[in-house]
Formats: sequence, structure tokens, C-alpha cells
Amino acid sequence: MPGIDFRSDTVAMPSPEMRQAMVTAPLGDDVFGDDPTTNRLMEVAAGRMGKEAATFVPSGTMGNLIGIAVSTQSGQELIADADSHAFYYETAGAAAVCGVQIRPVATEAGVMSPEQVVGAVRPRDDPHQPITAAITFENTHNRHGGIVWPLDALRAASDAAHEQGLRVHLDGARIFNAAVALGVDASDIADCADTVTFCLSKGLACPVGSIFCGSAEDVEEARRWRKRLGGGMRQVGVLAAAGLIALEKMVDRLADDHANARTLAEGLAELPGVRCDLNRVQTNLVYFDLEKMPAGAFVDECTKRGLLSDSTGLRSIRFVTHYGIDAEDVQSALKICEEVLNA
Ligand code: TLP
Repeated sequence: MPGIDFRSDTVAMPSPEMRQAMVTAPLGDDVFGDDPTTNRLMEVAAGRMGKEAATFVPSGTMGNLIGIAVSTQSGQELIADADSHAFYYETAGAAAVCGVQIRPVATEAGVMSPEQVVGAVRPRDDPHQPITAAITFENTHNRHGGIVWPLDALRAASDAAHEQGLRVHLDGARIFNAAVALGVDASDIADCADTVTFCLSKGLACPVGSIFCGSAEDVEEARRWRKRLGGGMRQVGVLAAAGLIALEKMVDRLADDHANARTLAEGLAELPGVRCDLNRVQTNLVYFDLEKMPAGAFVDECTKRGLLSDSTGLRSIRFVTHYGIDAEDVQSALKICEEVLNA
């Protein structure tokens, strides 16, 4: 059994260096602000995002929820892409916890135009309608294939939102994938948003954790929300230690994941009955559709042969490359797919 796991980049295991750093990290209680390793990571992370401050959160989901919470009030509205993680996969947290309604906007490929932004803002003078307080953008965009927003498109959408008086949150769970694909600093992307969440636990291979960044004032409020949500973690320096290695050593190698995803997509596109839009394969996610076989059956057959993945619809599947997957795994995976499709 080859044991190739394409279900998500969240399955990536920490590197030996991370494990070592976790064992020896100096620790304190982060709820008191006393954990030296976490404090160091927050400084480095805020710097990488070009923001004033940062706070460690247990997950991207909590980071996004806090991003919504600090920029809205109960009874207000948040604009989000109809396929965004915030709308699709966060168990209606904005509604359940913040009392905020999400206004979903369908986009062509995950990129919202300035016209779409402006069109989704409610008129302020109509007492029937909620106040639009904020907007969230997702980059890279998961359900749109891991596509990267062109920087000028993100800037234009963000400027349009700011001109409407909205606050901008960026779901940058995979912001470093976007930065590597564009050849820019992550701070150039984060500069388009007031607050940003990014994940350490995906392509950067940390065991747990995400980081919320923003102004000092936003982060102070974020820490209060984190406590309210039960996300205050004590000696979280054991995780932050891995995060520091991630930011130092794991960012540039994301280019390998992108190259592996590309090879995978090109190989899949040549298989009978597979449709894969290669233009959408810009980072480490590969979405493809099957013409002749239900996705569930394909996933089951691949799993029996040691290739793990997830269906994302009746006919569609997502493969994710990450730390721990190499070029040889990609070739083995393609052989398994071919065998399953020809069986
Ligand atoms: N995405 C997971 C699943 O929840 C779908 C994955 O395997 O891709 N924003 C984006 C864009 C994400 O893709 C994810 C996780 C999150 C936020 C949430 O992060 P976590 O899992 O740390 O809560």
C-alpha cells in the first residue's frame, strides 16, 4: 500500500525540526501574554503580514469567526463569496455566534469584481434592510480550485469595499500559497485587508494553529473573542515553536506542492473520462470531474489501493498536495487512478 493522502494539506505531518523545537520551546501562559515562544511567533507573523499585531488561534475557522466578530455587530450583514469557506464550511458560525447574516455573492472563479462588491452593499437609508458592515475575501480560493486572486483584482475589490465604508477580512488560510504563486510577499496580499487569518496547519505543516492579524486594537478585541470562544490556550508555545519553523523554512517549499499539483492535474486530464480545468490549477489543489463514474465509487476504489481523497460533489473530487508528497507519489497516484478508471 503506497499510503498517499490527498484528502487535504491539513494531513501534513510536522517536520523533524518542528518536533524538536516543540520539545525544547520556552513556555509560559499565553492567556496572560507570558509565553515567550508564542510572543515571538506573533511578532514574526504580524511582520510577515505587515500588520501591527497578531494572536494565535486554534483554527482557521475560529480566526475567520473572530475576523467577522471584530468588524460587525449583531443584526448586521457580511458579504462573502457564495463558495467561500466562511459561507460554506463554517457551520453558520457568523449567524450562530455573532448574529450576523452572510450575503453570498456568486462569482465566476472566486474573484469578486468591484461592481459585485458595490452591488451587494445595502442602501443605508432603507430601514427595512440590514447594515452591511464588512466583507470577506478568500485567497487562495479553496472551492474555486485553489485559484489565486491577481493582486490588482484584490486591491480593486478591497478599495471598492473600503469606499463603501466596509471593513475587509481576508481568509488567507493559504495566503502563502498565493504569495508563492504570485512571487510577492504575503504582506502585499494582506495589505488589501484590515484583518487577516492564515493557517499554520495546512501547507506549512504545523500540527495545529492559525494566526489572526490586524491593528493592535483589532487584536486586543480578537483576544477577548478568542477567550469567549474558549480558544485561549495556555502553554501554546509548544505549537508556536512549530509555527516559527513553518514561517522560516516551509514557505518556499510550497512551490514543490504547486509543481506536484500541476503534474497531477496534467496526468489526470489525459485519463479517459476525466475533466480537469488546468487553468484553475494554480497552487496545491486539484479539482476534477468524472464523466463515467460516481465520485464516491472512485474515491472508495482508490482508497482500497492506498490513495486517499475526498469527493466534493457527485462527480467531482479534490486532490491536495502537501509536505510529505513527492514526485514519485504523484506518479503512483496517477497509476492508481488509471487502474480504477479502466477497471
Ligand atoms: N479547509 C479544509 C476543509 O474545511 C474544507 C480543507 O481541507 O481545505 N479557510 C479556508 C480557505 C480553508 O480551506 C479552511 C480549511 C479554513 C478556512 C478553516 O481552517 P481550519 O480547518 O483550521 O478550521
